[in-house]
Amino acid sequence: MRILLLLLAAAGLCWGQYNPNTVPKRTSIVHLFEWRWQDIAEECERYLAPNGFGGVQVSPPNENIVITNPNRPWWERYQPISYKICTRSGNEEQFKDMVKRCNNVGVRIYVDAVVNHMCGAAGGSGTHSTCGSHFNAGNRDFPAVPYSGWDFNDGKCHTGSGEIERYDDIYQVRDCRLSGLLDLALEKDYVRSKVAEYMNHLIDIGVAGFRIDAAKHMWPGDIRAFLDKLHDLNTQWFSAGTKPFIYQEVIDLGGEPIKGSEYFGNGRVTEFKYGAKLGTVLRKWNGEKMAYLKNWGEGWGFVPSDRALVFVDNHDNQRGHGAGGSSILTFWDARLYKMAVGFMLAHPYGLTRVMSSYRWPRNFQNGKDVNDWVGPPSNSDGSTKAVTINPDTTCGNDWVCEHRWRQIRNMVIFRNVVDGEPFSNWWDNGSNQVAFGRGNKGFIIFNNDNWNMNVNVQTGLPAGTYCDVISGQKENNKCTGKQDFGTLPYHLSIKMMEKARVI
Ligand code: 5J7
Ligand code: CA
Repeated sequence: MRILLLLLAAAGLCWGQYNPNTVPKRTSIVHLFEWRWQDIAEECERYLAPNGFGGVQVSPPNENIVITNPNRPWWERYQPISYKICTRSGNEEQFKDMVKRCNNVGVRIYVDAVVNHMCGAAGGSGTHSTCGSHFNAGNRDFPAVPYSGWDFNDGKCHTGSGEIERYDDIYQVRDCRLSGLLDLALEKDYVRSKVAEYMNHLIDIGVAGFRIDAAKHMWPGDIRAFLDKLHDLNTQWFSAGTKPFIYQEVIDLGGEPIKGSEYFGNGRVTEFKYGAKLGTVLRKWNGEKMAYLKNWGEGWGFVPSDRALVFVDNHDNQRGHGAGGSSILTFWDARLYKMAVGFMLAHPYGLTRVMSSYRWPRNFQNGKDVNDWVGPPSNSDGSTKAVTINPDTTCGNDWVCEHRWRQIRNMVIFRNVVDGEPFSNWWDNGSNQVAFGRGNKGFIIFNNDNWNMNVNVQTGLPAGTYCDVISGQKENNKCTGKQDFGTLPYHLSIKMMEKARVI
């Protein structure tokens, strides 16, 4: 018995690559898409740490191609030229300063690792890259790494075009070019070593983990091989022997032979069904309703909770293309979006990632946003604009800062407060009014029907006075918003233990 308990204790302390390495009771991460390193450093100190955010996913920090037609799209950062830390977000010195300052206030940094490919085959040659490194895409020459022709999959891909032509053939998905991008030969120990060298450089600086971009386009065993070369995390901030957190971008909506589960051995996987389904339910498409969320999670065919990285939208599918299509909710649909993010953060399933976006001039033509490529707010010289903070705590310069929206920020805190508490006291009206608790620590009610809600529900909370943390929060021992429930009009509300507001 004693041995069993010891084993359980050991497993509880160390869950390796599945653990985000956040400080205790900080349970969510935020993607600060396209932010500059100096703005992230400030945000860690002035906002993320005080509000209990666990970590930040940052945009790819390595040198990328500069694309001018269209003018500096966001996706140029997904076309690497070298592994120098040198992008529109900042240089290596600024990156190091960010990692240090965020870690010092207990906020972790996760790097978006683009290692399946380099720039497009038609990327040309020259020095039009974010650090001025020379490259020649036609000759497969990237001297700043260095990579040359031998390091790409041109010989291994068997489609006529050299491109991925069909997603039902696992060989072409892994060995051919994804939208023209030069596909790295990750079966080679040299390529694995260069990738690991890049990631180890970041680990030594102090990052806590990685998002593995385009993981579906790499063999799980090749990912394993470069992960096996990684250092443990920097002991200035992490205990000795800590492994980097790994979450792999595998877009598996079903219907393709490649499954997210093939990647569980390496780390967590992104569960794209989560946002696609939640959007469908809240939009009431296909006869869906919130009452069906009673068995949300594995019951909906999602990967196991401890293998899932979940989100309502990401930088790709918020633009109306990519996984999930038009069901995906974003800041553009603010009311439903807050409901979706509130549901995600209240529900115990998965490790939660909050999206933080910039506004772009959305322009639908024949159902497609012709501006889906537009890059971050920038100056005429192409440099990214600073994130400014308005007196009312919102962001300026077209940074949306969803993570600062009161309802979202308070639900990030709610999730920390109810961490480890069971899903309990589910109630629904058979339609779109639902409620559930998290043990005796928190309770949440949603009303997405077109009529008011006036019911008595069992909350499981001890008797007391509670603040609704959607309409306000507890400040100076008072609720700034609503107190308790009463009639709930067409919106959501949340109950939370009064004392639990202290974090
Ligand atoms: C891969 C998938 O397996 C998938 O299911 C999906 O929906 C998208 C992608 C995908 O991933 C990328 C990763 C990168 O690091 C870089 C990339 O350029 C891509 C990428 O292009 C990509 O697919 C695009 O979006 C899909 C919806 C289309 O079906 C693809 O054809 C592709 O579209 C191409 O996007 C256009 O055909 C081309 O004209 C355009 O120039 C190009 C612009 O690049 C992107 O849109 C980048 C998307 C991207 C998606 C990601 O998930 C991601 O993590 C990073 C970038
Ligand atoms: Ca590949």
